[in-house]
Amino acid sequence: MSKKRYLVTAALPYANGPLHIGHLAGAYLPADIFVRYLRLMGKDVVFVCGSDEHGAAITVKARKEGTTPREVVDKYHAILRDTFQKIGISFDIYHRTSEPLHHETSQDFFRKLFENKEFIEETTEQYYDETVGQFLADRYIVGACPVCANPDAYGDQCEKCGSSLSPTDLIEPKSMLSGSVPVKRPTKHWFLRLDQHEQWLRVWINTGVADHKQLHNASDWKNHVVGQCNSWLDQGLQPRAMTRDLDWGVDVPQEIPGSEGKKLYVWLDAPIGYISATKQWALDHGKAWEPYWKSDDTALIHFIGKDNIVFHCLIFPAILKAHGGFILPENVPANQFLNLEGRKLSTSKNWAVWVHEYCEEVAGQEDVLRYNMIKKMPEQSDSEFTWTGFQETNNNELVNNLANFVNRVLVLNQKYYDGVLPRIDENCLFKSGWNQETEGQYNEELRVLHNKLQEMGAAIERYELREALRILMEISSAGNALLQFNEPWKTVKDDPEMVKVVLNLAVQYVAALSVATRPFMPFSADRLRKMLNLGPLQDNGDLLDVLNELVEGNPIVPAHHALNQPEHLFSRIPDEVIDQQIAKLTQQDAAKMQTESTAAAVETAEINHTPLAPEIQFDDFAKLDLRTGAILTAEKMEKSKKLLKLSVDLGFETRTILSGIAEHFSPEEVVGQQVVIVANLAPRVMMGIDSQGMSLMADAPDGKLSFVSPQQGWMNGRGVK
Ligand code: B3M
Ligand code: ZN
Repeated sequence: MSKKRYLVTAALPYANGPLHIGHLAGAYLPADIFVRYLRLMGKDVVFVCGSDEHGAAITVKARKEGTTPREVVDKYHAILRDTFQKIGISFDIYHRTSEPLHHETSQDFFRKLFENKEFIEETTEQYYDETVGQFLADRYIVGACPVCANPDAYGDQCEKCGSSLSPTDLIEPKSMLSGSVPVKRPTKHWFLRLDQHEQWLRVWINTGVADHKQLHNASDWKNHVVGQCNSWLDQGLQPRAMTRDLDWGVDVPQEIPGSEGKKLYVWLDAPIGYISATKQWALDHGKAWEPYWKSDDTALIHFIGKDNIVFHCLIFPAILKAHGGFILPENVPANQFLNLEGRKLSTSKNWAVWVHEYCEEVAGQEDVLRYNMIKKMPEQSDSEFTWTGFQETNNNELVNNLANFVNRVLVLNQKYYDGVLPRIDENCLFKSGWNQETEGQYNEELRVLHNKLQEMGAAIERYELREALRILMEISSAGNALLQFNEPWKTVKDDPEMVKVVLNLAVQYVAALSVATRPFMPFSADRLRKMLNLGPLQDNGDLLDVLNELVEGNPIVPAHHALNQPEHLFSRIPDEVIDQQIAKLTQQDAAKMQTESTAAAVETAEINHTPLAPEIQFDDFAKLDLRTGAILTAEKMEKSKKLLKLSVDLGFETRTILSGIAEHFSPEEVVGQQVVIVANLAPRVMMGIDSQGMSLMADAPDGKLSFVSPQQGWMNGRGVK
């Protein structure tokens, strides 16, 4: 932490949907903790973010909702901005890429790269949807991922494995717009010569050296980040198109020949959004933006999720270098993915906890979510959030440890000293909260507290936020132990001087926590300050001041200071709240499946409506004797790929039925299945066996079969009408 100033960025979320807990744990919370800590250490730091309002993510959404890109971004920009504020993400500016300042800034970049001959202009064959009349880049095209075989990968990226893709990588590509198979058509674009940047990028990523300068320490970067970069570099960087045929986005500067109808690729303009946001912040505050982007004594740090690694570690650095005059990121501490209740979080599948809904439904508990997210932060590998884990963590750690400690300290001080800190004898010994066997001495214990806070800060500086949080809670545990070991409620009569020291020390612990919790749980820090009757934090060197006192063995809160009445910092979360949240998640999922199957049904009807068979009379229908039954046993027929031999319980008798479903179902799958049987169908001998009936099946255009079944548990042998 030796740099003069810091420019911290958090990935610009696409303004096409609200924020879920995966976003929070991936990029925003780690960035916020880091920035809040820097502020507490008195550092010069600017924290920028904003909505990413371009790209297919936006236009596809607009199409889906039958509205315009402008309406989509206005709606979600407002939601995102308010959600960040509610959950306490303390951006210095939350900008938008649809702002004119951003368009100008990105166009200037494009011009400069153009002048610097960083592009090659090339006409290539790209996928085109003939039914809609549009080229299909990025999210306009879907297909199977060549890396993990996920069938729903986008043209720019696979959300399942995080691989970055281009449309031509996709297996069996399909247009997102019409579902049709795209054709290839020629179109001209500007390609960034990433191949020419490969060499220096490799050296820089692996050693931290660029332009003969040691810019960062390569071992400070996370292994998985460096690993992903190297796997890209090992495949060889190819020129990458920096423009698109679209009508929403930043225009390619007019004076460039052939610019008509061409927009900047969203991954060119979005990271430049960090720069435009800094410019706007500087304008708003009468500051200069350049030092934050152009001065060697600035540390630029990008907080992102792992799916954005290549853009921030290879492509954007190449763009910055190609432009010239800009610094490179000092670190890109990307996180992995957070899962939810055993499944991947997914916006499109509505398998998510939406942060704005949480803030409404579990109001006043913003810090509980933050705490849980940090505890489960996917720093080195994917991790998992569960609602029961959330409850346990709250009840065991926040309530039983932290809130309990604070409450006991404040209540006892009120009870014995009317809330006014007594003067103490510093030489009076007691049992240390860190080790019952050790004799604690007031000033010495304050130095231990100093060391713990310093350890916590060092962990934040290494981007090990789970570890930092653990140390924070260790301080609270030691505080509880201090009370437990010395039992002031028993000793206050016989040893009042010792109790004064213990309770005074405990207040110093709470005071330290009122500062140290700030990066993690800012709302609780504010409440602690109030309970302690200490002024609000200035977010400007507050922790540094505390450390400077403690290292000398000096208290943070002086004798005679009057404390306020305690309130509960956290309260137990009852089962009902958790049950409700789990039920809500299940309902969201069911509702989504319902809409999907309705949509699929509509689609199917459109694709495949076989002409109706000739009309029949009721009597014709009444001739059919349909009965409910259950499959008792099933086995494969030797020498037949298609047939399964079923025995079906019809209640009054058991039938042997040969069914042509062996390519669709395994025998194990169908045993127990309830079915509808044509019970009066004339028996037929197949492969030497008498087949006594037929089960009804529904088919799909792709050839899939499904049993037509009565409700589970329906009595066998009943008529079907
Ligand atoms: N909007 C992609 C994403 O949300 C993108 C990040 C831009 S950061 C410059 O994954
Ligand atoms: Zn994949």
